[in-house]
Amino acid sequence: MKTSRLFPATALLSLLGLLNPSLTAQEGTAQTKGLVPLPVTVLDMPVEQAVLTPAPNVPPPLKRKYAARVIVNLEVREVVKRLADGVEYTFWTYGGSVPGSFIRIREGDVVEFHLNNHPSSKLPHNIDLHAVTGPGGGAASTFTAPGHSSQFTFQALNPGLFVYHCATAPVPMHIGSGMYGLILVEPKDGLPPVDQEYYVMQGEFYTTGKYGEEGLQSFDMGKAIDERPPYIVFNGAVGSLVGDKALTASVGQRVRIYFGVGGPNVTSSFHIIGEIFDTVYPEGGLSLPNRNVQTTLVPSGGAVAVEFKVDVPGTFILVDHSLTRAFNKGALGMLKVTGPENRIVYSGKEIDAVYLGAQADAGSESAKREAALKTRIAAEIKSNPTIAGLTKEMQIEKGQQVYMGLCFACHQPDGKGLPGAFPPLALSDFLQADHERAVRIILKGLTGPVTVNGQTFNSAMPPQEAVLTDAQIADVLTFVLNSWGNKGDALSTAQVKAIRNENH
Ligand code: HEC
Ligand SMILES: [Cu+2]
Repeated sequence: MKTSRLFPATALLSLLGLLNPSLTAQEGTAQTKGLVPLPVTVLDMPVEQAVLTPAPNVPPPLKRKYAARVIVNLEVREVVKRLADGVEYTFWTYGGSVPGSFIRIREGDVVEFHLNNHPSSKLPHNIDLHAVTGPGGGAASTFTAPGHSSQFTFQALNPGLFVYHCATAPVPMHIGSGMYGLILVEPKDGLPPVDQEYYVMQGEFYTTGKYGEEGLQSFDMGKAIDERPPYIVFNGAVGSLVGDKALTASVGQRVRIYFGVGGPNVTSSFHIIGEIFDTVYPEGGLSLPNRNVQTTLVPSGGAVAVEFKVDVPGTFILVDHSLTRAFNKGALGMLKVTGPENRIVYSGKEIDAVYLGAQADAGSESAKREAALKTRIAAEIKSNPTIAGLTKEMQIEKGQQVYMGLCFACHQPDGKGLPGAFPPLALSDFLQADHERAVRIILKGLTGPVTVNGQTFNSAMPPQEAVLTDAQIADVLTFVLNSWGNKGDALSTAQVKAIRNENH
């Protein structure tokens, strides 16, 4: 277990670096030991340059059956980027984005590692690779001032999927600003081939502003100590794997996701809604696969490789199954699968019929009379304005219960939504323009850009067709249309039913 260990020398140097960011070359190289004399066995190894990729991409599998001397060049950059719509953050990165570039090597490789800190950086940084056997996982040898480059060599003794991260003081702040990534050490015999490989990391951001508060945010140490992050996200931003940035696959393909948690604190209950991981390499050890797992727990500073075959088309949602993190803090991504349906594996909703319970045996005379009476009552209600009004009030009451059990989490109890994340339902021009479209949105969900009252939202609303009945949808929309200053229209169960059955 190599978590972020700090050694006195490193700590001292970090301190120097923080007090005096313009570290001189001499100070920066105070620990330099000179190049290691490599034995002939290593010198004889073929040399190659590692391919590094930004998430969600993964470098191609290594086909070679021998160990090599691999040169890794990783650049640290401090960059201002989007954390959520309207929200920016000064990310400290390995390679320019969060998470850091994916590094892929093979068991037995001798790695010549270069950490290059861009001259525009304000702070010194280093790297602790959990794949390294040695003090600080490399941290003690890679403390690098802005405009400097450090080199050290290590041999990858253990196969596995490992996290790397910055270990410069204050460590939680460096990790909490995005300084983490994954390094895969393939076993000698490689991994089973798959059709798609993806790279996803979860990490939380302790911004001074609360979720969605616009502007350039800075790191809030108090929230970090209390472990109260406003953001918990995949790949460095809210919505980084949503809409046209979603992961993709075709029906029949096998998918492998290398999933890591940078933290600095929060663990992940990683789950994909609508999929079962047929293979999980728990905790990133690649030797003992677990089978048929629904949710896998990934520690902070840990990783997992999951595999599954996609059998049916649709959108599959990646979440931290600690679900307020997914629906309120950003830990939500998408895998879009295209291809032919397989209605034996998954039929889609087949039937929505009236259910009267055991007392009314369908087809019996009494059931028929009951149905006829219901129709008459419905007709009577329609023609009687008092009763019709009462029906609407009842719908509003019931609809409020649906709203407060489901919709409020995103659209907020006051219907005003959250800027940059969830559109308002209060006085929404988009909603008022077309009520039937709203029914379709609730049934089928909505992704891609949508403009409400002049503000563009580009996020995802999950489909509710499997969750809500026609009556509940009619009720909740009637509630929405009669709240917060909205116009006061009503929708009937029959209208919703007709829309649900449109394509059948
Ligand atoms: C998980 C969060 C979430 C939940 C729960 C949710 N929505 Fe949405 N909703 C969204 C998002 C995000 C959008 C915008 C989607 C986009 O950007 O394409 C949206 C869009 C809408 C729209 C169209 C845009 C507008 O403002 O008029 C309506 C109407 C709507 N939702 C109604 C509802 C209702 C009613 C419920 C409860 C049954 C509900 N939503 C539940 C997230 C949610
Ligand atoms: Cu750092």
